[in-house]
This record gives sequence, C-alpha cells and structure tokens, in this order.
Amino acid sequence: MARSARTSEISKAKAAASARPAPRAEEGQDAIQLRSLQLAHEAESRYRASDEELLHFYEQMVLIRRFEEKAGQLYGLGLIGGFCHLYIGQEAVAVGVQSALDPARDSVITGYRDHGHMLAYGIDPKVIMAELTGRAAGISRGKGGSMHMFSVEHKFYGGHGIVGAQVSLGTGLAFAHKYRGDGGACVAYFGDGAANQGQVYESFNMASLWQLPIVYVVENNGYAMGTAVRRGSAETHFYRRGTAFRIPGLPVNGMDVLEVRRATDIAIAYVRAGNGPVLLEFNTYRYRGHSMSDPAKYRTREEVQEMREKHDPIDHARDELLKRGVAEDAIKAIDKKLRSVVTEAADFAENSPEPDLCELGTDVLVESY
Ligand SMILES: Cc1ncc(C[n+]2csc(CCOP(=O)(O)OP(=O)(O)O)c2C)c(N)n1
Repeated sequence: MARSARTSEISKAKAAASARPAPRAEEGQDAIQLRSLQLAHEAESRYRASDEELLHFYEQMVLIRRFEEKAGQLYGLGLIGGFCHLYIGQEAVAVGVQSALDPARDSVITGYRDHGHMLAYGIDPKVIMAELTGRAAGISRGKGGSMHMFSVEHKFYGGHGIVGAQVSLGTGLAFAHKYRGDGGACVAYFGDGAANQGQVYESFNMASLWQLPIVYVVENNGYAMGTAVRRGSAETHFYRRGTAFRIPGLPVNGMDVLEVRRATDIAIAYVRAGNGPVLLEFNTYRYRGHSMSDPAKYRTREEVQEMREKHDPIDHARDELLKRGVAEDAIKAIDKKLRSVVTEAADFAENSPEPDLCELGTDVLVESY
C-alpha cells in the first residue's frame, strides 16, 4: 500500500474511534472497580506501624539480608551446590506482604527466589540453610535445594523452578480455598519476566471468572536474568496486566516495607470480601546477580550503587526508627542477635548429615497431602 493511502486509512480509523458512542454505564463501573485499589491507596499509602511493629519488620528484613549473605558465602565455599538465587534488595516485599497474611488460613507460593519468603513466614533459618546445603534436616529433607522448598505446615507451597508455574498452581490453591470455604486467600508471587508467560493470563481469566481469592504479586526487580524490563516487556506497568480480565491492579514502592504492608492490607480486604483476584506490582531491585553464576554484565555498577545508597529498604526502616526516637542500642542489639542466629544456622547446616541414599526413592510420588 502506498504511503499516502496508508496515512488516509489511519486517519479514517482515528476518526471512527473518536466518533464512537460514549462509554456505557457498566463500562464506567468497570473503570471504577479497576481503580478501586488505587483510590484506597491514594487515600492512605503507608501502614501506620507502631514502633514495635516497625522494629519487627526491620528485624525480619535484616534476618533475610544476613541469611542471604551467608548463603552466598557458603556457595562460594562449595557447601551449596546447584542453583541459588538471592533475595538481597527485595526484603521489604516478602516482609510487608507476609505480615498482612493470616498464617492459619492463607497460602503462599513463589518461584525459585524463595528463601526470603520462607524466613518472612517465620520458618526456622536452620532448616532453610540445611536445605540449601542438601542435608537430611532440611525442610525438603535435603532433596529440593534452594529452588524447591516446601512446607505444608506453613501453607508454603514452594519454591518452583519453572518460570510462571506458580501462578497457575497458586490459582489452584485459591480455587481450593473457595471450594472448601475456609476463608483463606492465596498469594502468588512472580517476577517481571514470568509476567510474560502465557499461563499467567489463562490463570487470570479463570481466577476472575470464578472470583477466586488470590493476590497476584509481581516483584518487578527490573531484570529477568540479564534482560531489562524495557527490553522484554511491551507493557512495563505490570499492575495493568489484569485489566483485560477485570482484575484491579496497584503499583507500589517495593522498597518501603510500610507501603508494601498497606497495599497488601487493601488487596487482602478486597479479596476476602469475595470480589475476586487483585494484582499488586511491587517495584523493587535485586542487588546481586540473577543467580550465583551471573556476572551481571548487563547493568552498571553505578546503577546498583545508586539503588543501595538511596533506596535500600533496610536503611530506610532504620532511619525511620531513629527519627521516631527508638534507641540506636535497641537496633544494634537486633543486628548482633541476627548475626549469631545466621551463624548458628550455617553451623547447623554444615554439621548435619546428608540424606541416606535410600531417600533417593522416597517422595517421588505424592499421594494425598
Ligand atoms: C518455563 C521456563 N522458561 C525459562 C526458564 C529460565 N529462566 C529461569 S529464571 C528466568 C527469568 C525470570 O525472571 P523474573 O520472572 O523476572 O524473576 P526474577 O529472577 O527477576 O526474580 C528464566 C527465563 C525457566 N526456568 N522456566
């Protein structure tokens, strides 16, 4: 088609679009529903934590940071094998989200970057570290490793190495909550890269159609392995990705634990009220490479440095505690305690026996659980 003919086709299409009738009332209702989370968040964007609560969030974030640093060291020493994806930089997301859940009834599922979520859910650092080092005392009896941790007791359903799989499985967990009428909701975490997987949208469709109690959480850390979001995603505002399925979304600063908590409260209230799924996008950053074997050549040192210096979630919480008048000694005491908690976890993991060889044939098929 000649250029002038194509230009006139485009002008015709534009004219037709502008001549369209005004939106019907029900379309207006949809727009209100899709923006409902944002309106609640604009009215109040941060959770009003007491000093004790903020101190507790600080403690959990520092635990994750120190644990992950230690895991990195053990990997370097050859005590952890296989894959290992660290959560350093993203701590505020797991801590803020998990603090809003009811562990007695809500379920959680995530991808392979899972140690931080388990720690935020109160699972013993010793059994997580023992899993990383492949010991029998590990939470998956040393047979899952970093990416495949699981705890039915804590309603923590993994730990998944297949990118995006947890979104469909989480939708199934949400279906189970609804079917059983247990009042629980599922939180399914996934990355910005996973958000481009087809099964995510099949899941969104079903969850919305059946009004399932699920909070979809995109942890947008800027990169999918070495691919920056802008290079791999046509729509980089991930909170909008549910719009076609009438799933309301909310973009959130994932480097501020109180903002994360407030957004999750809004989301959980919406979901528990039987309104169906929601989609939260937490904008965050990972300081380390994708996994331990990533030289991270796709970004500059300055970029990482800038995030660490200006947006660190732990520094942010610490500054806020100090501004509120919480004694520096109380903060230092937490830091000291956690160093020994993590050292003990590492000692436990190093000194525990490996699984017996006959364990190779167990847990291969699960019947009922
Ligand atoms: C189905 C599938 N495709 C590809 C991979 C390889 N892979 C592992 S991680 C990853 C990137 C995922 O990035 P993102 O979802 O943003 O999560 P992040 O690592 O940033 O937490 C890819 C493509 C995989 N594990 N599974």
